Amino acid sequence: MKLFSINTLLLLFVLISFSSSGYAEDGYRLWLRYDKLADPAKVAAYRNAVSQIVLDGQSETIQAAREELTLGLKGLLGTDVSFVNQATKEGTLIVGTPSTSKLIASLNLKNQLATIGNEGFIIQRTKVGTTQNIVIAANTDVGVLYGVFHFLRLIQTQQDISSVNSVNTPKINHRILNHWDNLNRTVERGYAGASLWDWHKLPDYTSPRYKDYARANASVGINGTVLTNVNANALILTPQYLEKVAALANIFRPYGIRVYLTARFSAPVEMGGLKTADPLDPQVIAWWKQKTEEIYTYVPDFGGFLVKANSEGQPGPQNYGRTHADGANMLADAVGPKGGIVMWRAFVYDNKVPDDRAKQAYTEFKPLDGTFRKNVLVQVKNGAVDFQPREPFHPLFGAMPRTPMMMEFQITQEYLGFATHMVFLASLFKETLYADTYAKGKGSEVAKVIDGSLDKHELTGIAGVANIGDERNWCGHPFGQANWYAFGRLAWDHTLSESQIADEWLRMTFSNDNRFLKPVKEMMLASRETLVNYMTPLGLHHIMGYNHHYGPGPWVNQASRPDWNSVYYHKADSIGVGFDRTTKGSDAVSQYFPPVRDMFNSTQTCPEKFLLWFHHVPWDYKTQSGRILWDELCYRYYSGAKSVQQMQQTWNTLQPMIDAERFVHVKDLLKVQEKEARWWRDACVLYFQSFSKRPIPSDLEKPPYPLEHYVKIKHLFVPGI
Ligand code: GCW
Repeated sequence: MKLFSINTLLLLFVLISFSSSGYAEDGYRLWLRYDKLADPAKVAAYRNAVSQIVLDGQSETIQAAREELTLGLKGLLGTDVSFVNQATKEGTLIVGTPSTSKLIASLNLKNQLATIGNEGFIIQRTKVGTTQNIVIAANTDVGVLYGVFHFLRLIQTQQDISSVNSVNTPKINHRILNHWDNLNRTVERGYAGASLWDWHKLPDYTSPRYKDYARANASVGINGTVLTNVNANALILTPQYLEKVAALANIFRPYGIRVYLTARFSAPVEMGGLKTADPLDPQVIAWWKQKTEEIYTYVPDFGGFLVKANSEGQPGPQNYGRTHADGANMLADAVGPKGGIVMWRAFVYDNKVPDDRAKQAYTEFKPLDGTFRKNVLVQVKNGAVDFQPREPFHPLFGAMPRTPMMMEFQITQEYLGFATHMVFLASLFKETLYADTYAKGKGSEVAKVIDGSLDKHELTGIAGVANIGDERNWCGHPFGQANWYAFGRLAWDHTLSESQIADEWLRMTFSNDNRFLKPVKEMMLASRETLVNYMTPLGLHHIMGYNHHYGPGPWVNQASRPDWNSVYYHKADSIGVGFDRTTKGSDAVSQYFPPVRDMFNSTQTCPEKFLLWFHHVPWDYKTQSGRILWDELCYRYYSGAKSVQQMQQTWNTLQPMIDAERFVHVKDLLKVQEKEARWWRDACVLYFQSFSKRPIPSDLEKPPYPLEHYVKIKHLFVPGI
């Protein structure tokens, strides 16, 4: 008698090979895994602390909070926690706002609620009658949802909640992902598959991933998403596409996420049939006004526009002799009456301008300070060149006190190893946010410019260029998810430390086991410095492969624009290497406030990590280690590559502690990273040696091939263009 069919056996096998929760560990669940906690004592304590839930309110957002609590608690504690009407017993979780919940209104929270604004929440132990309970309270439903996610995080990361007391508000208002996604589903600088937005099937088919995307964002407090590439396509503004945009907005809305679009500046000509897109032309003004009103009929809470204008070939107001402010203000007037904003990018540089590229955004934008409408933010990349592994902070931060300045970070790893290198970007984000601009004396950190506290702005924002695609695990590299997570957490609260963020993410994504946490956290925290060492140590920058930006290319000198050549940036010659941006050189240093300018201006005070960014330094210059520059450069490259080998060794010890699927995935990607780190090291050291004419220090192994070998390597089909 045949007991089982082959199919049944196969199914059984598949089920057994999955983790105990019944899920394949393919990374789909991100940090919202909610697997049952391993420590039975902790589970028992949490079950006592949350024996039942009172959650009042009917909105879709409250509905989402209810769903998340159900899913999260059932998963983490392995039991259904029931929803009831009254706090009848000890350990009731009371959730809601004073306007939706009589119980919340009856608690004495008025003073505290008055301090937390529209998105904040309070999580607190509280007594109702004689019973001890926990309350999650907010002024709005979305505040409740954020509170619920935070509460679940406390349990998921095994925090002690017996005396929980958290009053939590975001420091920045607009916390936005920028998708560089095209309508044909390619993603500019995207390395995690095709675009999540399946325009062809929208609006009728909506993938379940859209909701999971919204959940993930809401769980870290991201409240906006720009769906389309800044290299914009006007088609997105047509009714055919607006219908699709509306379908996405409907899914995101309950999760507190507003949708934004990129506006192609020439749209009035391309689709409106006008002869001009001049922002001062009455017909153009009327066209955008009408178009904006139309968008609001599809998406009543449309957030506004993100614009890249007069940059890298994109059209803009300067085509008509107008300024960036003229362009931004025209759009701001169109969206303003509906509560929309305009995020106008400052990423501009013109190869016809002979000046140092790093200076151009400041030169163009600073004079415009004070001329923008109230609902315009100027969106500035973290550094003045372009999302390099390390850049000094952009001099525009602090330099335009009358304009809200929005930070733009890049989460996708265009210049940091795509989706194959493990690099934890919280370190990069924090380094920029906590650089001191000295705009108003000591203590004028970039973070204070961005959160509005330095110049008293109410309108504040931060953007991250997303690393998300349709790959099953969302970001390509399992550790790429940590950068999405870190961006969201820092956008909410930039005071959080890299270490805390890594710790939370690892606990939620992998394991609460200390034997796993400690080494992996150390590895993550060191990973950015490691990458800088094997790619661009000591302030080197923009020396990667031409156009696709893959791999080393310090020899690139034939680009279609001079400022796309690597030689433009490193200026290596027989004397030394580095870009002289001092007062005797391009004078980029003078765009910084005096103490910062002076610090960068001298090799004696310039932090070594920025040495070659600001100085052309002789090969025999004595660095802080006591070595001459040439030797130091070699040691940095070699130490970077070696650190990746150490990462591999560490990872290999962790096999027993995590699932086989992700263990192997990361292990294999580390192989790629190790290989590419050596590729960078060997190519760069040999290339710079052709100028320094000095030997590679004798204790370092010699590159296996001559320089020509590396120069000849060509990659035709690189992802992300
Ligand atoms: O980093 C560069 C990228 C371009 C990008 C541009 C920008 C969207 O190489 O692909 O274009 O910056 O930020 O506008």
